[in-house]
Amino acid sequence: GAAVPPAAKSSWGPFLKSIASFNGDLASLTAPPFILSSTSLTEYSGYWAEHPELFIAPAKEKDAAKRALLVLKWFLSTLKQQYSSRNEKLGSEKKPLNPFLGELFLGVWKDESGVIGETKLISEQVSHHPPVTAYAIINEKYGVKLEGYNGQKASFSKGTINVKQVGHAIYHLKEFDEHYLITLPSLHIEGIVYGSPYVELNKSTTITSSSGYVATIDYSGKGWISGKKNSFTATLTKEGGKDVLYTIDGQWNDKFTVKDGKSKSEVDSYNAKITKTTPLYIAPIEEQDPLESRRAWQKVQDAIGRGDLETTGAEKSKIENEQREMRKREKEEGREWERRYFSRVEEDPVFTKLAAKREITAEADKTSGIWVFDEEKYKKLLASPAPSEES
Ligand code: 0T9
Repeated sequence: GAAVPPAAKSSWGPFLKSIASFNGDLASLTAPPFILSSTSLTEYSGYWAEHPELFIAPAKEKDAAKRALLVLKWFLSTLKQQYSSRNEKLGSEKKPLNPFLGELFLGVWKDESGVIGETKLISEQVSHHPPVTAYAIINEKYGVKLEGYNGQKASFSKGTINVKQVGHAIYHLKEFDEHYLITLPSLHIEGIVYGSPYVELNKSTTITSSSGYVATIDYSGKGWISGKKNSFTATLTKEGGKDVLYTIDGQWNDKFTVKDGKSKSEVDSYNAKITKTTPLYIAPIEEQDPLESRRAWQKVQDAIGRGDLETTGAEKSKIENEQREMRKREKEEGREWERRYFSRVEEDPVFTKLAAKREITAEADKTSGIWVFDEEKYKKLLASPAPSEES
């Protein structure tokens, strides 16, 4: 990636000092302008389904073990978009816009072939302090739904920002009435001292299915075995059984191969570099709801694009002040901001059941609650026309 541009060098030193003493709240970091992205974190939920054909593939598989394998393959295919796409497109990781409470990012992956069907994205900022984004991704044709929410807990040590993700995702297949609980990887941000930050994953994640399969993915970073960046090994096993049904290894931003656990012969492979993503269709700004990310941040985004710091700051302050006012009013009136598509619940029975199998906890105190996609709210909104600016 590109190092600190000469003109920005003077701002990087003070920034490094500020992160050294930072309190764990990523949103509170004031980064120098050249590292600011004009994309809001609510948009990141889209990374889960930039390959709609892989997202729905498990729905077409009749064999339960192969289905679990396809869920694992889809999950692995999302990692490149989630964790290295900004680096590849922008030259380094950039600091996203910190979404306001109630911010929405809505879109659809259209399907010209008519085979996959539409895949819808609903992303909503359900908490501002701490920042938490919830999302649902739905393909009606194949009865596939992903829902989840996540926040981050960060700490700084020896030149790296360590980020623990809190929250989880649940993948659902209607036809088989199957749920898959996906835990989110911890990550660390490298390259900070050189002014070209990038993400590396650590430790491991698991996918636990209600059908009795468990996938474990181990991230080895620069790969002390292979020496390659973004290496991982994954296994799929049947709960309670000792045999590994399948193994997958390689690099999540490059190639990986799927092997049969017994015969060790290759049964499938994936090349992240050549697999095309499907663009997400987003409504034109003038047709968007005022709470939709690109409409709400339009002036800030334009100003960042022009490198106009003064307007960036002024327009950001406008949004922040407006938000502060709204929170104040809600408090005075003893009510809470009504989330449009999600609801806070005491318990999500699907999560509880699957989490119990693997000692996974919800850490609701760090995400201002447990969040579920609210079908009732969604159906009501589908039935009624979009609210106008005045309402
Ligand atoms: C959920 C993802 C998450 C969001 C990002 C840590 C980070 C914000 C959260 C976890 C997505 O599904 C996956 C990918 C990347 C994560 C981001 C990487 C990153 O650096 C930012 C934080 C807030 C920063 O921008 C820190 C400033 C840094 C770029 C300069 C030192």
